[in-house]
Formats: sequence, structure tokens, C-alpha cells
Amino acid sequence: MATLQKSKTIIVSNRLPVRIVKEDDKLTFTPSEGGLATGLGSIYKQGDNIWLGWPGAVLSNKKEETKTENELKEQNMAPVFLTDEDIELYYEGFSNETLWPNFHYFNQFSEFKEEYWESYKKVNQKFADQILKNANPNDIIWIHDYQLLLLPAMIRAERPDISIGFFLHIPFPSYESFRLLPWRRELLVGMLGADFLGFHTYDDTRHFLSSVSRLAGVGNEHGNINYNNRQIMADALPMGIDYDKYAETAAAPETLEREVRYRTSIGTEKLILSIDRLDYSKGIPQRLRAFQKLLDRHPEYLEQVSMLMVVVPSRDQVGKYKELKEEIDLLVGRINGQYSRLSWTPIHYFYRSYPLHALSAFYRMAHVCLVSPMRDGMNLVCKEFIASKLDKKGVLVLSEMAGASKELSDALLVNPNNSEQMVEAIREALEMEESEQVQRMTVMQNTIKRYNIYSWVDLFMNRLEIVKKAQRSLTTKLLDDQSSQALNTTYKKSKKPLIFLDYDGTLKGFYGDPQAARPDPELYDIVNGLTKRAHVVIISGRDKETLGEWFKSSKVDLIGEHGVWLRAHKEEWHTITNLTDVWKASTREVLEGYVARTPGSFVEEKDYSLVWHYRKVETGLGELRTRELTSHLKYLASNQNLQVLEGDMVVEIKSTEINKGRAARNWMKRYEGADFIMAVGDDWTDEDTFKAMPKDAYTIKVGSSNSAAKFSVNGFEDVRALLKGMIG
Ligand code: GDG
Repeated sequence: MATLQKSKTIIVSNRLPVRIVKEDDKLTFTPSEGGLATGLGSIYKQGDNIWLGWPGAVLSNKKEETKTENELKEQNMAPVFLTDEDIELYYEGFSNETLWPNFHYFNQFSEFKEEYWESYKKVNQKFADQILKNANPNDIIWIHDYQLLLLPAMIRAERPDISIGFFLHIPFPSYESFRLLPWRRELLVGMLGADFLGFHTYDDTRHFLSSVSRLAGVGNEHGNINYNNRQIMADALPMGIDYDKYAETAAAPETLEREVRYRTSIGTEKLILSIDRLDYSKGIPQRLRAFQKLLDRHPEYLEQVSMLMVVVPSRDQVGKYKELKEEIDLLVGRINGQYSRLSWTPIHYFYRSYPLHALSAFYRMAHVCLVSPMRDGMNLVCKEFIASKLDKKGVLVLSEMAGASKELSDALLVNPNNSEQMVEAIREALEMEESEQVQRMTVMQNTIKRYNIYSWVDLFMNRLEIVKKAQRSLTTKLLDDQSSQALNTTYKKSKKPLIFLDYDGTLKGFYGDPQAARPDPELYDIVNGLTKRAHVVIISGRDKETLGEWFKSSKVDLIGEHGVWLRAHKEEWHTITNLTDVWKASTREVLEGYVARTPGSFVEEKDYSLVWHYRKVETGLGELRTRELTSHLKYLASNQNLQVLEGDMVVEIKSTEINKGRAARNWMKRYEGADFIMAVGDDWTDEDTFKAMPKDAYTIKVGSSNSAAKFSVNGFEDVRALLKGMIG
């Protein structure tokens, strides 16, 4: 018997948490201590787990590569080697000059160059090859960030069942920004190779889902996407920091010693702290201008307040970053030139990075931490500031455009484009009573402490596992000869059998004209054959008139319009009580608007639902309109207890009170004591029926997608063959 290999976790990111320095042909390896590295340390350092990525230096020969490989292996890491050209085109090019600006809404900076794209694909494939060399089928792969958007699908193509998680550290932009990218669809399809996709905020998730709907034509239900017969989940999972590490560092003797030293050199004035990587998304010039305005407006702060501004060098090979650096230098120079006194400097500006204890001393010293990005996926600086405030004194001024603002509503929130508001917020922060500072800081510390980096990692892994479990539970088994014989035997032995049959796609194929799908003689023979022994219920989305007319001579029960109308054989139609249809008039108007713009489409009105049909619409246009119409309807439906169903070439809107499952349950009560229950259906409205069935029922899905049914068959012809076998 083959033994199952133990599962390991493979973390993948563009950069490894290590820095290689090459000096005189000698390589030195220093671990880098980013938040992600600390958080994921609990994973990748264990057992056979491994972190895969670029080690941060371009190596010149095989010998250096082998040395790097061996050295990293000791630390549970594996390198993906990149060339100078890869760095220029894939990293600085496509990642940082195309995706980064687009995802941060700086579209005027976004470069669309075919050679960047080609290199991006090539390097993603390089990562994929390296992973595939290392991965077993039951491993878990966790991919990070925008440099590797194509990677999930590249791995999926080779390993259809492997667990793949993806986390995006930067914002996912609105469809309106994302759609500008010439390679938008490929990028999205790349991401959809993952099983679980995590984003910092709900807005990012929502934007992603909207792009998936519009570009890949796939809707979602509460973040669950059914794509290529695989269930995928997208959700917001805000990243936290290692709270204890920052709190402990703030209490360390080295930090205190530094604080005393820095204070002695700077003086006693109140400090406004600003720390970022050099990046136009961080809003550094806007922040400087707001500070200048503050000094203009409030001369009482001259010599009383200074800004301590750390800008960490980053991507300075990219043109836009060089320009930004010059702009910042100029602004700082101008402000300091204008306001400095011999004994006071308005802005203490440092273009460099500091060791952790220095950073911690800055956090401790700051009265105000001014975090005002134009856009930021999350922003960890503001969280680190909060964790470092052991006495709970200090105020955070935070941009609404940072993901962190969603968790930190006790900060003074600002729109970084509104300089008046920024000035006012800084002033309010400088003047805030200590009791209020403590009150706000306490709430924020509690949040950050609880949702720390470790809980983030656990939650992510947990979510990924949940999706994989859901996928497994939805995998139906093809109804083979053995199972169909067992079904037959049970049926024949039963005394009170009950059979639910969907109509279109289950008993009959699809037709351009819905009325052309009327039952044929063979179908009547099958249904009438079954009703000799069984209660047969046709459970369909069709209107009651059509069903009534088609089955007027059969001994069947009918459930129409997905459960609105019910009729037992020889009885009258009745409906479930108290259904409202006041929403219909306004929704119909919206649908008519789409009909006017979409030749070939039409609206069908049922008693408690409206259906937009696009079967006869030009290929492509129908799908395009469906995406637009579905989001439009979902928006209208959100507070009206309505649901929007996408069927085969139709979009239907109806009350949430109605579904096939509810109707089926109703029918099972009516035939209590049924000793054989079977349900067959082909689309997702039948999933409600399957879910309503008792455990021992035979549930059969027509088609190959994931389903709550136990078995599947390929087409309506197979259903007919199965039913014929039951009669014979
Ligand atoms: C991306 C997203 C998201 C800064 N100066 C020094 C230093 N730092 C450290 C900070 C902080 C980190 O760098 C910066 O993290 P941010 O989150 O603020 O920003 P990005 O680098 O743009 O990160 C961002 C993040 O990914 C995580 O998902 O929050 O939105 O853009 O940890 O402390 N560290 C040291 N010396 C410095 O001088 N040692």
C-alpha cells in the first residue's frame, strides 16, 4: 500500500526574509526582520516546511548559487535565482511600474510595456517550476503579493488538487482602475488558481469579486466563487503585527538609552513622527505641505513642535521614485529654510533606515504619529506606534485610505487630500487632553493585541483548510453501474417511493425557445412509468401554466417557479402565503432598460419573479450585459429580501423566501414515511433541493460541477436511462 506523504507548507514571496551581501566575491547572509518574516517564522522554520523566493542578490556563477542554496537550506529556505534582466523587467518593471501604480490608483504612472509583461510571465513560471520541484500533492502553498499574481494558476495547472492560498498585501483596486490593465483577465485568472484569497480589507475583497464577476463572468455568494468546478473563497483578513515584540522592544534598555540620547540632541519640543518607505503612495509631500500650513497658521507652534521624518530608501532605480525623492528634498529644504531658528529645526529629515531599537525610541518619543498615505494596503507603522506606547500617551493621525483605518477608528482619521482637515487633525492631536489620549490608545491597543500577526497566520491557514474541506464535500461521485444497481434494488424494495425531478437540463436538453422544450413521447413514457409505483414531483423554475399544460395527463405533482406554486395531482395550485411582489414594478423598469440596449433579450414575468432571458442575444454581448445587470440587481436587491439567480442564459430575481428546498421539505412532510427518496437536478437552484434531502436519499447532479448531491451523471440522456431502468 502506498503511504501518504506528510504534508508540508511552502511559503512563497518575491523576496526571501534574508539579505545576501556580496563583497569581494564573499557572500554573507543576514536574516531580515520584517513583520511578515516574524509572523511566518512560526510556520516556515518547522519540520520540512520551506520559504521560497529571491534571496536579494544577483549571483554570477554556479558556485555562488550552490553556496546560497546550501546556506539557505539550513534555514528552511530555497532560492529562486533572478537575473539582472528579470529584476529590471519583472520586478522594477511590471511589478513596480505597472501593477503598483494601478493598484494604488496612480494610473498616470502606470507603464504598459509588452516586454515587462513577458518577463512577468517568465519569472512567475520560474517560481512555479521551483515550487513544483519541491511540492507533493498534499502540501499547502501560501503565495504572497502582487509580484506573483499568475503563480496560483500556473501551479494549479500541474497540481489540480493541491491547497493554494494567496494573500495580497497591497490594495485590490476598484474594477474601474483594474480594467485599465491590458492583461487584466490573465492576471485575474492567475489569481483564481488559488483556493483561498485573502485581502486586508472588505473593500479590497469587494473590488476583487466585482472584477471576477465582470471579467471572468463568475458571480459569488458571500465571497464563495465557483470557478472551473472548484469552490474558491475570497475574504478580508487584516494583517497584524507582532504586538509583544514591539511592546517588549519599547521597554528594552537599549531603546531607553537611545531615547535619552536623541532627546538630548533634539530638545524638548513635541514631536510629530513620520515613517515610510520612499513611495508616492505614502503621501509624503502632501504631509509636508500640511505641516507647513500648520506652522503658517499657528505661529505658537514655532520652536514648540518638530517633525521627525524617516524616509526609508526604496526602489530608487525607478524614475518616479527619483523624482519623488527630489520633491521631498526640495520641500524639506524650503520649510526648514523658512522657519528654522538657531536653536530649532522644524523638520528632522533622514533618508535612511534604522535598527529596530532606534525605531522603537522614535515611537516612544512621538506625541503624534502622522500616517497619511494616499493609499496603503494596510500600513504597519501605525500599528507599531500603538504597540510601542507603553504609557498609552500619544495620538495617531491616520489616513482613511490606509487599510488600517478600518480597524483603528479611534485614531483621528483624515482624508490626505484635504489639507485643511490634516492641519486641523494635527492641531487637535497636539492639544488633546491626556485622558482622551489614554482612552483612545487603550481601545486601539486592545484591537492590535488581539488581531496580531500570529492570529492572522492561524486564521489564514484555517480559512484555507475550510475551503479545501468544502471542496471535498462538494465532490460528487460519478454514478457508476454498481451504485445505479444499488439504487434500483432499493427502489424496487420500497413501498412508498418519492422522486423529485427538475425539468430543463435534467429530463430535457436546452432550446433557444423555452417553449420548444416540451416533453417528447419517450419522456412521457418514463414519467408515466414511474408514477405507477412512485410519487413523482416535477420541481422546476418554469411557470405553472406551462407545467400544468405539459403534464395535464400525467399523475405527477408539480412545483413551479422554484417553489412559488405547488400542486398535488388532482388538486388546485396553491402558493406559499404572504409573498409580496411590490418590488416588481421598479425592477421591471430596470430590466426593460437592459432589453432596450440588448437586442434579442426579453423579460419574462412570473407571479413572484422576473426573468431576463438572453439566449438569443449575440454571443459575448449577453454575457457582458449579464455582468452589468447582475451587479445592478444585486445592488437593488440588497435591502429588499430579494435574490438574484444566474441560470442557463437567464438572470432571475425573486424573493429570498422562495426556493426549491423549502418546497421539497414541504412535500416530504406531505408524504411522510417515504422509504425511498431521490432528487435529480442540474443547476444551482437544485442545490437547495439536494440540501433539503435526508441523509439516505439518492441525490443526483446532472453535469460535472461541484454539488451537494451524492452522485453525478453526465447529461439528461443518462437521467433518462437511469429512470427507464427503474421502470423496467
Ligand atoms: C506593504 C503594503 C502593508 C520602516 N522604516 C524602518 C523600518 N520600517 C518598517 C516598519 C514596517 C515596515 O517597514 C513598513 O510596512 P508598511 O506596512 O508601513 O508598508 P509597506 O512596506 O509599503 O508594506 C502595506 C504591508 O505590505 C503588509 O501587508 O501594510 O500597506 O504597502 O514594519 O517598521 N524598519 C526598520 N528600520 C526602519 O528604518 N528596522
